[in-house]
Amino acid sequence: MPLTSAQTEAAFQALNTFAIELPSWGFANTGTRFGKFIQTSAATSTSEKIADAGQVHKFTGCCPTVATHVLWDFPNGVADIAGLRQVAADCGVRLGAINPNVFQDQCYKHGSLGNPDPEVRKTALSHILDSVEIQRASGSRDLSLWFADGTNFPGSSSIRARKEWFTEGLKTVHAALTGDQRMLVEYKPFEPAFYHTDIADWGMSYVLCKHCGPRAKVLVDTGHHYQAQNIEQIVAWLLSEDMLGGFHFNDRRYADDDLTLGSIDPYQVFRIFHEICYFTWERGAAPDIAYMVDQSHNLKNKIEETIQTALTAQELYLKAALVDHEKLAACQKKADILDAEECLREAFFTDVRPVMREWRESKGLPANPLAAFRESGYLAKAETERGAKNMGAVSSYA
Ligand code: RM4
Ligand code: MN
Ligand code: MN
Repeated sequence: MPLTSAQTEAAFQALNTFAIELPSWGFANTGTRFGKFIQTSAATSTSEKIADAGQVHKFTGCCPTVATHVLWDFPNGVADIAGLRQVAADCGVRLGAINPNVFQDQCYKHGSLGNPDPEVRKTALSHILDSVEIQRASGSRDLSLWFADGTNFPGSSSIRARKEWFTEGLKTVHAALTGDQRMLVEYKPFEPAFYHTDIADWGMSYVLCKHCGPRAKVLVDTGHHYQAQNIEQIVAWLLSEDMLGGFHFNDRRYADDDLTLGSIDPYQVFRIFHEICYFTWERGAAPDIAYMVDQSHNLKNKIEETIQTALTAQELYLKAALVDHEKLAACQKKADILDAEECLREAFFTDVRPVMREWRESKGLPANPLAAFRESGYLAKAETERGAKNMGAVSSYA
């Protein structure tokens, strides 16, 4: 059934407001623990990563910002920012969330802010505070914090002491924020640590954020949960507490698989968006949430995959926006559970692709972004320009 004119209007409104941030690390050659399969067209520098992200935005119109990783993207720190801001502007995008890296250097073997050695905690803190400077210089609002900290064996470290060190460190970071800056605290149940992780779930992240203050919010990475966890319930609770800062979107079958969003379970993504749209309808205003992608692929072509991800996010958000909220609220009031569920199913199974095409055409975007990108010749040119450098890359695990 075609959409009614009221639904079309609601769809256009949803599409006008929805934007999702792309990760710079999604465009460079990355791999698994076991090896890398090199793509000859992959980005070989920060500028190229930004240019590739710009392509995704150019064809989809919904990815105006690019998240960056401090060590991987700004080897010279703040000195790199002006040039890269310009590159971003030339590519039609802006710099987004800044991700400090306190997990890669040798000193972090036993943790960063949770390390028993005060010198290492100091090193980690000073890197994060430098990242706040980078955040300021890049004009980005969000500092996105993920910690690999944890232990592999019972008894290795004091879990309570580490919690205190984290609280202390994160409070200092919070105190350095100014203007509209925020810090988002990500959680993850396991990996790389396999016995305990210092910030293992949303409750731990929530407690730390509460200790820090109003600029600290929880970041939900959809891949960072145990198998049967009800993620949309976490989202609903964080919304109701005004503690939901943002998302890292990806899909998974087993653990933190970082598969294409919606490739395994699109209904899961829909249910998350539904909680947000329902909340928005009730409050009359959208919550301030940073939607970000956290994926990096080495089998699918990176730019094509990211176009697929962006369109899937848009599509599932749009379906959630089309839920008949009035009807749903009435059904819930009467405990009319079958019809309440049907409100969700009705929206989820609506084919929104025609209205997405209409919206794109109204914005001067191609009706089929993936086909248009393929026809543009960008990949062939990238292969020629970057091929030699990429083929020289090391791909072994050990
Ligand atoms: C983690 C997490 C973080 C990302 C690192 C590299 O699993 O998802 O967001 O920055 O990987
Ligand atoms: Mn993540
Ligand atoms: Mn992850």
